[in-house]
Amino acid sequence: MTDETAQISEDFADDVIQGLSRPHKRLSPKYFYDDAGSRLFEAVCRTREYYPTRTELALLRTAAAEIAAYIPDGAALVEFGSGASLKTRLLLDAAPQLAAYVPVDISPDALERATASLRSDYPALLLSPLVGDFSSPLSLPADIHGCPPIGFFPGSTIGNFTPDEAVAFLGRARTLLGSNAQFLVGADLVKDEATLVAAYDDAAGVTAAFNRNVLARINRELGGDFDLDSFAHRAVWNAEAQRMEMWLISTREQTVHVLGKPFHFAQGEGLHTENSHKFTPASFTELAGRAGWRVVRTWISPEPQFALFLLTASD
Ligand code: AVJ
Repeated sequence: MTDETAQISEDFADDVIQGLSRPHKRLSPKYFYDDAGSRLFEAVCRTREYYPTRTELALLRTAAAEIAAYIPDGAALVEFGSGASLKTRLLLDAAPQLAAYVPVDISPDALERATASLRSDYPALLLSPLVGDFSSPLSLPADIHGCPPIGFFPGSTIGNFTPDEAVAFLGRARTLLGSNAQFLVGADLVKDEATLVAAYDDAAGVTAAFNRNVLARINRELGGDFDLDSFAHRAVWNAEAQRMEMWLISTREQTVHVLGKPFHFAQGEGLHTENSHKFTPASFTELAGRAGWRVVRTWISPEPQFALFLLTASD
């Protein structure tokens, strides 16, 4: 085990014990994505009901030329998350004036994979990965000095944060990217409840398996004894907070053990596993504004609506 993976499993253990010890039990959605979970997420994206990924990709495709017109010569694309996906390539293809690509991630392995896959296809592009997670102050790599930065945060991952966390994230990105930066953020929009609930509770049960996988991961990595069949998947729209919530509901009274510690579940008791905030152009503009960003352009897909917001550092 590397120091990095040892640290991650220690954080995982602490977070799980803490989350299960609360009067309202919860787990962080960041732990969904082990190898099995990442594969399950990809399967979720292929379900008919889960529209965000394919909708954002189609929107990027139609907006790419217009987005490229905002990108200056010699700019650096700074992507938050390991990236180098189809979405990244769409931007790189549409904006050949991009001189550098800087993926930012806590995992050196993910960064290595991301840059390796681009190296042969974009030989002229400077690849400059940045290891970091924002909990400590970051600065852009020295070799992109002088390249105007454009941040990229696709996938509506921003929706997993609480509004205050989202503002903190956007503020740290603003500090990292600097005062002449732009930032392209993909975010899912508020829409009718039926479409939202179906997207998080597909008929084939792929999202249910994705949700339950976090219990399987606890069993695998933390010596847990969760009985996956005793937890029902629930997806609910919280209208007041404008977010989709995923829950696992204990279908019987039971005691589960993790790292030797017992955790009691009443019948019907919920374990909250994810918030996925949805936005309106107005609510997103307000959030970005609190972090020092101004919305300069918004692209919205046909229904089910998904948005790309182009932000500029506003001073
Ligand atoms: C990857 C965080 C954008 O919140 O829609 C998919 C994760 N959860 N189905 C989302 C997810 C349930 C997804 N994000």
